Amino acid sequence: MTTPARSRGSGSLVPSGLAQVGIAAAALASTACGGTPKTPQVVPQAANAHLIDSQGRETGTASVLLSKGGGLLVLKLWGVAPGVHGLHLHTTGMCDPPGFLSADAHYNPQKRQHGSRNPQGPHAGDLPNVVARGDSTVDTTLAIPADLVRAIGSGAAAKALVVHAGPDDLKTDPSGNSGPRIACGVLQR
Ligand SMILES: [Cu+2]
Ligand SMILES: [Zn+2]
Repeated sequence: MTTPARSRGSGSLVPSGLAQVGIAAAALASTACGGTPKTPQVVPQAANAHLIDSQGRETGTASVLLSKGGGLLVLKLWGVAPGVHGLHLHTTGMCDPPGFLSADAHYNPQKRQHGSRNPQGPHAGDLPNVVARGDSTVDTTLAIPADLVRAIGSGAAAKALVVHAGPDDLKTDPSGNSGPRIACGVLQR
């Protein structure tokens, strides 16, 4: 399969939905199907989260699935303003509304700067932007690298998945100018 890659130096701020799904499909295929037909396998789940909005209402779900050499983040949101939204894994698994500042900074064990377009970046917790459709929903699957899966599923301190009000420019330290935190969920097993 393809190595899960961050979008370092790639063209668009927003990977197309098709590209995201393509990566997911390839990773799932290489995990679930070994060539010869066999009983369907349940993909082991590393972690789950229920995301809440600034008023504490549930506004989405996330699952991290293990795949060969990495993982998949399956993200579903509703009630989110249409448009492009920054998405990050933050250091602390605490989501206190309304501002979710308790989630702390981006997960960054290597002390790098923010963003895949930043020569000193990215943070390990930097994820691609996601797009909310006209009906205010997000339904996407992102490939994530193995070190991030390990950080999430290690049983060590939980991490928080945070959605921002605006797009992440993928280069401005420390959070890509992506605006307020609008949704947050604690990833746990
Ligand atoms: Cu963030
Ligand atoms: Zn960051």
